Amino acid sequence: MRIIVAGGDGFCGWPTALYLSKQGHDVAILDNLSRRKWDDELRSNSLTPIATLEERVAKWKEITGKDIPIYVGDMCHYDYLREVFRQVNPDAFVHFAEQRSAPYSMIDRDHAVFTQVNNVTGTLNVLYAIKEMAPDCHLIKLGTMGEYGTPNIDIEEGYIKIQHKGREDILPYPKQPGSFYHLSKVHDSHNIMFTCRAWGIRATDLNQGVVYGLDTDETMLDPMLVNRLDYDGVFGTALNRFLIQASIGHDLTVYGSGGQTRAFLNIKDTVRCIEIAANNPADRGEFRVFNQFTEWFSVQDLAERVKIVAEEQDLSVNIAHIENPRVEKEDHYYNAVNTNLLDLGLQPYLLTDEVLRDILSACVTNKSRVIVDNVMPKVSWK
Ligand code: NAD
Ligand code: USQ
Repeated sequence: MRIIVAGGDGFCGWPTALYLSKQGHDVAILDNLSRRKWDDELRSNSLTPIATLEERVAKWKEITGKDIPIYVGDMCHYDYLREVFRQVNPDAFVHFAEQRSAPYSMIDRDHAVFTQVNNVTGTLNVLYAIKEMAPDCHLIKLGTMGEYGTPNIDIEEGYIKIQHKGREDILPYPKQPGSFYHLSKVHDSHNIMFTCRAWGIRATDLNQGVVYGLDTDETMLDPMLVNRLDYDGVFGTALNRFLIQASIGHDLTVYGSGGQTRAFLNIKDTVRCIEIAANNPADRGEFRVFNQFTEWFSVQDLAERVKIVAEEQDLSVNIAHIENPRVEKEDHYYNAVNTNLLDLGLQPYLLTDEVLRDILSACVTNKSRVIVDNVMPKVSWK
């Protein structure tokens, strides 16, 4: 297949581009490198020393002989996006290219507006580009489990059967997102669903849980291919943050009581889920939703698991319960369905102590790069 990986310079997109290229697909990366600029804005960095996008793809070509053309540009510029579609004529468009941090979207009005304009406009543009330039192209869009929030009933995969006043229908599952970022994903989902119905677009919305880990087989082939790893209070995510905190002797920053339960998956499974979606395209006009995660944990459970593994390595670890900067439930029911990807063949790579040890070891190797002042959360929801 000819596949565009939009956001292919990012944490999920880079290993996915390499994995799809290795499987024999013709992969092109589209990215405006904004994630690197947000690091500059926040005076932050990736824990791992990442090469430039040009260096990365040149090294991949040197090692594998496979070419990954790169298009450095903004999905919000429609003429540019159309030109990329004209040149690549994609069979599938994997869309990672959004501002993906909840805290970044909650910094202030400007960051909230930027996040929603960037994310909603980019997605609308790709829907128009598919309609105009490649009507058979399968949109594989990264959504988030956070679209659903934490309802007091089971979370289904996108749709729920409702009985109301003696009648019955299958309707979109109710959404209760917890930040302006998570709201942008809900807006995207609605726009995609509408265009599937109106224009016959084929789309898969992958409601992904929190991704942890760093390496895939492909990123480990050479130091120049290393993936980014975020640890700061804005872009770092729960488990990766705890492992990095353990590596530098920082208290583990559990927000509030730590009863918040979220769905998780390893980056090694992210790349396989994308391949499964690509190999099994949605039908024309179908808006398909897969919940993309393998397990769920409370943040307190994760902190305790990190503490045990880190203490085996003689690292001293304290779990701190700091004031929760977010507005979210800390004690709630959580039971989410994830059978669609499993039914299509996903074999989960679950979180074992060995997996924790491997990620921790990468954190220890790079710990001198941590800017300690960036570790504590500074963005409040209130
Ligand atoms: P990331 O920030 O590392 O990568 C996103 C990439 O998109 C960056 O390289 C950025 O430069 C690019 N980008 C952003 N806006 C763009 C635009 N307008 N035009 C072109 N490029 C643009 O994020 P990630 O962690 O790799 O996440 C990728 C996707 O997966 C996001 O949509 C995110 O919402 C979703 N997701 C991520 C996680 C996670 O835990 N990381 C979990 C669930 C869902
Ligand atoms: N949390 C802590 N301590 C920390 C960091 C986070 O207790 O140091 C808690 C948060 O309060 C929250 C949970 O851990 O309850 C998850 O927070 P997170 O920062 O790991 O993840 P989140 O903000 O939800 O966002 C991340 C990605 C986003 C993706 C989402 C998937 O940044 O792109 O959409 O995970 S999901 O959570 O399923 O919506």
